[in-house]
Amino acid sequence: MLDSKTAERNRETETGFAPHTSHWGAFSARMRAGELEVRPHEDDPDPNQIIQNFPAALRHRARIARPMVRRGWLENGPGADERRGRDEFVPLSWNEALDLLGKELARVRDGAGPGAIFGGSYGWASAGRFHHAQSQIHRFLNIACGGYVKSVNSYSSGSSQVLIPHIIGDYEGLTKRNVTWEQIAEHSEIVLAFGGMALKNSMVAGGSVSKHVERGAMRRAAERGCDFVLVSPLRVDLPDEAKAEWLSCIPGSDTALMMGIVHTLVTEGKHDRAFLERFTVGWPVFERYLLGETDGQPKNAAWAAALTGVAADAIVALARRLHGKRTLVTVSHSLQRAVHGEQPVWMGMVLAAALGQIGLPGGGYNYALGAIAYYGRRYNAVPVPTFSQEKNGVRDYIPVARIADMLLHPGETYRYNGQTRVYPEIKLVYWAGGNPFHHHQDLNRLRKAFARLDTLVVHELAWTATARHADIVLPCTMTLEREDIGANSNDPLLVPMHPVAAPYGEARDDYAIFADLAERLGAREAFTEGRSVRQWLEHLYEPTREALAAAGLPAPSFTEFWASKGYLLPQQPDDGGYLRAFRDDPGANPLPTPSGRLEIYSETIASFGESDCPGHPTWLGPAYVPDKTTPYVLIANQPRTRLHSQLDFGAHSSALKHRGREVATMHPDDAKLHGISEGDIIQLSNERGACLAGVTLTDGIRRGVIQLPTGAWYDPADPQEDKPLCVHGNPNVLTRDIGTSALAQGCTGQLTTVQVQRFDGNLPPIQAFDPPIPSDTAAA
Ligand SMILES: Nc1nc2c(c(=O)[nH]1)N[C@H]1C(S)=C(S)[C@@H](COP(=O)(O)OP(=O)(O)OC[C@H]3O[C@@H](n4cnc5c(=O)[nH]c(N)nc54)[C@H](O)[C@@H]3O)O[C@H]1N2
Ligand SMILES: Nc1nc2c(c(=O)[nH]1)N[C@H]1C(S)=C(S)[C@@H](COP(=O)(O)OP(=O)(O)OC[C@H]3O[C@@H](n4cnc5c(=O)[nH]c(N)nc54)[C@H](O)[C@@H]3O)O[C@H]1N2
Ligand SMILES: [Mo]
Repeated sequence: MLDSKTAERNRETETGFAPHTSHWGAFSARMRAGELEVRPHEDDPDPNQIIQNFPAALRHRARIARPMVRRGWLENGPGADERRGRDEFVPLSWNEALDLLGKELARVRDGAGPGAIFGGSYGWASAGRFHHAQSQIHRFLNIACGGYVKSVNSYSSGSSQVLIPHIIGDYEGLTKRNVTWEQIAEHSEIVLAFGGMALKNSMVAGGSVSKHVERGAMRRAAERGCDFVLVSPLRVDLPDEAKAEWLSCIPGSDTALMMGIVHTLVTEGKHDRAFLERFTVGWPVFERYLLGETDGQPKNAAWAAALTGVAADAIVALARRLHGKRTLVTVSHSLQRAVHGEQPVWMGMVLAAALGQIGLPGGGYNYALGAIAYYGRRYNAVPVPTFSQEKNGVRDYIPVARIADMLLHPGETYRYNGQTRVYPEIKLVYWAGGNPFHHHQDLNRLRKAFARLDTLVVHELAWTATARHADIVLPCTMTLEREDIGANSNDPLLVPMHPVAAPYGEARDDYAIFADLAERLGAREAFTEGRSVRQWLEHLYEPTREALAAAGLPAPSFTEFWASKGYLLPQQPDDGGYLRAFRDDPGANPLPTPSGRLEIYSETIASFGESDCPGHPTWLGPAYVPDKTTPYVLIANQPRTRLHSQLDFGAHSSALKHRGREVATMHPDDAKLHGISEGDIIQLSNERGACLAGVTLTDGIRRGVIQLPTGAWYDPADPQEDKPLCVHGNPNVLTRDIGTSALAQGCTGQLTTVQVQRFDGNLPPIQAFDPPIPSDTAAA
């Protein structure tokens, strides 16, 4: 039955505003006089502006209107081609395009086999459980092509996803069922945040989020007297509400800072010996290293000061303050998105263990809290809808960020998580719902890698650089053009996502495209199971309804749910997850690690014999080495005006650019050395490439550091060049394409070194949002 609140919401729907959701928040939308209007979810205490990218984006010229095929591929057939990203496009009808693609998929499947198809298709796509592009493409490739080479782990947490199971246990539980914002508001006395917990980041939660609680929780904690300490090169990495003390550190030096703190605790007898004894393994080995007994170098505060740029007395004072308090140590994703990224994640756990607070309310260790709004929340008590991908007939995989290596080095070996693996030989890459020209590093290298393929297929809603490098580009709908169910396991609101606009041009749902392709490969029925979109939604909703009914709770029918403006699911208690259970009774609730305890020394990792990830946290030197030609450290972090590259052509993203370019941040003293003033255009460069950006100056950034967020679309001034200047400000033309270590092979895109200069030339136009002009020659 509908409660009165839901009935109230239904009335609101009658004003034309229909419920919908996105990765950056639930909202409602309507079309009025041809214009899209959006407004945030009424119960969200702290909504953000990212939804304001929708209105201008919906009918923007950057949308893809019809299927297009690259001329060189159309004329010469599949094969390696340097012209990818430099060629013309020929428009085709859907039937022509799908016939060509169906034949090509069959050729590769029946020739080289499904092991020659790379369908990892990494990316965030859109919210909505059914039209989730990754699920759609994986299900299609599994059912119609016999499978595909997949990718494992993520660009978000490539090193911690491999490390944490060895040293703490379940990664999901550590990030999603641990210390919550409720506990911080109530219990924490000190929060020591490495990499901060910037509100720009917790705007976002994959799937959906109905309430942004982070700002309020930090405000409540600070008002209660909780101290926040921010360790970061950027002051904005904690909000004003936290009233944080800012320790500005050299990027990539956190491991040394943590060691300096623990060294101080140990030499002053302030470490929690009882905790270390009972709940950890390997402390004695690590302690000898820490004290310098194994390498002659005590990791004391003076040593740490020289490496981190944080004064030795500040390190000592911080260690003393942390002792005996309900202290929470948080480590952001960003720290591990760099060379040796495993070390700060591991050392953060050791610091928290030495403080003895792990498992207590509001204390201990929380990895990635605040990076995404699904962390630090309660879990739902019933499952949310998921779309089955079926079985993958190919077992091969790569760590996700090794894609260019795979394409450039087929048949060669690499190390990963204790194994020596071989890169497969890929002929065809199929992408739906991701943007490698956003997410991958060293884009000029990626272009070379893509040039080697037989065929690159992309489903996109807009002309991203990835679409421009494809051979076959199929236009897909934007979320507002289709119906779906929005949900997230850590957010109680289940959202009926109503369409508010017709598909753009000839765009079709990924599902419809795959269904028609499956038909050409003899698999339509297996792929669709005979269901329409609406029938799928009802089918996916059913397990949630059944679980509600089984729990004796109101269990609305699909029709009732669909007529509502959202249904609130029950949530589990805020119980601290497996770390609390472990602390309460380590015998009954051992950690899922080899020893059942926190592993300060890991025999497993040590047995792999990797010099870039030894058996305990180790200072392995800085992640990058600035030199005369590239003296600055570039931080390429997440953008605050959009999610990654999505809807970069929207109004909110555009409004915060300068003369059309993404804006970099510099310290005024550094800027002065180069004659750079507020509002100039600058050029950032290194041996891998160069890009332009606007610039803003602030003393809220550490000297020697330049920050340029990711997400401005790659926009080569002259695509024919080998290393063209990106005129728009995509930092991934500068970043390095190497793994974090032989253990995890994670993405290292966060930090690199660059030179900077003022750009005084004629400002090249932004062309990233202009669609390629379709070639007028008829299809071959
Ligand atoms: N230098 C550097 N690089 C980084 C990072 C960094 O810190 N520094 N961060 C990394 C991280 S953490 C991440 S998660 C990645 C993010 O990388 P991605 O997830 O690849 O980035 P998005 O821009 O979200 O790409 C999603 C794409 O899907 C498209 N899309 C949306 N909805 C649909 C749909 O329904 N169907 C289809 N077919 N397409 C759709 C969008 O238009 C967009 O192009 O970037 C990584 N890259
Ligand atoms: N608005 C918005 N929010 C997002 C995203 C987005 O695209 N837009 N992306 C989402 C995704 S997919 C993810 S995975 C998360 C990513 O979460 P994170 O990786 O944590 O986010 P970043 O913004 O890349 O980095 C956070 C901060 O770390 C600091 N930092 C960088 N290097 C160092 C270092 O060596 N030491 C210290 N102490 N600090 C350092 C930087 O100042 C940076 O602002 O964000 C999510 N949230
Ligand atoms: Mo991410």
